[in-house]
Amino acid sequence: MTDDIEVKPSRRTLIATAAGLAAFGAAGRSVARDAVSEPVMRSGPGQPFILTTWDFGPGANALGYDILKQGGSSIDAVEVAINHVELLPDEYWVGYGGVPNEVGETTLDAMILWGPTHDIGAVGCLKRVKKAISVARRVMEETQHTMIVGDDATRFAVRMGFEEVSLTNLRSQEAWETWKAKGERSDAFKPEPFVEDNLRGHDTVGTIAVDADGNLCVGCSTNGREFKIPGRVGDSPVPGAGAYGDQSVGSAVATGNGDVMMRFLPCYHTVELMRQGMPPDLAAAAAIKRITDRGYKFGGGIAAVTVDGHHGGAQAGWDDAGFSYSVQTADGNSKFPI
Ligand code: SD4
Repeated sequence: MTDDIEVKPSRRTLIATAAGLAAFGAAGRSVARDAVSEPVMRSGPGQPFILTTWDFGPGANALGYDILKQGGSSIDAVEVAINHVELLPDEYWVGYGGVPNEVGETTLDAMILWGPTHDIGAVGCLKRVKKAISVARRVMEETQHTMIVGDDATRFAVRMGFEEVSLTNLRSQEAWETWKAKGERSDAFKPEPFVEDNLRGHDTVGTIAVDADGNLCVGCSTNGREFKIPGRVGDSPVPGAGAYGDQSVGSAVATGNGDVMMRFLPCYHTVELMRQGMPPDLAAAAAIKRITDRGYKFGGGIAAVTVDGHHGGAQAGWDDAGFSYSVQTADGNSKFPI
């Protein structure tokens, strides 16, 4: 462990990350739990909750929570919450109408994990279908496969009854034309980000819900990375990278430079640390620190929650990015800047 860490855990951590991690390592879970003030929500049987990343979190949570409070399933809550963000006309970093690739096309990555069976469905580089998380759900529910990619994912979606439409709108078209006119190569051809982060923008939606029956579901959806090389698949649909969950532990979702983050499976790492009793904010910080310790300069964040309602997050390189997650319970919606 080095002292010059850049990882910023949730502001609800009252001690520095290095000290917190040291306390955990030295004295075990009870010291770590006492040493930090992590948010805990009212949870337990019959008390569902939903967590969503970024500024669209409250709107997404409200729709998902409507389902949960009527006794609905967390999988429906996650799908509805993420569909809401995927279909927002002004959201550039999720769904249609944003983040064109090198040739001006928007493509989508998404994943969903259902806690009770540990079944996962994912799509990578999905083209011409708007509701990527819903296609991922169909991969999970209708097939034995875990991930389907590219034009074949589109063909699968059409077989499942989804409409094929262009994902380009005026904004993504203009963004691509402006970039193209500059004659630049894609940032993806630059050297690995050991000096500075190459990823432009952020905002991937990640949603975690536990329903009244205690069933965990997690999902995420993104259009990835601006001016990416066609065919690029990011971290979001990769289990353990963009999201992960374990019905008996909790879940984590990631956002940020997926090309770097997926190399470390940070959501798997976070959940496994929570399994050992580490609080979510320290677990997320440790998973991110694993990446910065290897010298990567990247912007990225993780939000995590245990099935019994402890939640927290961490980020690196995003002091001014406004990364937050929001949690909705029977007590209402609260936003947690990180
Ligand atoms: C990706 N992780 O495809 C996504 C982008 C993202 O916040 O999360 N932005 O690399």
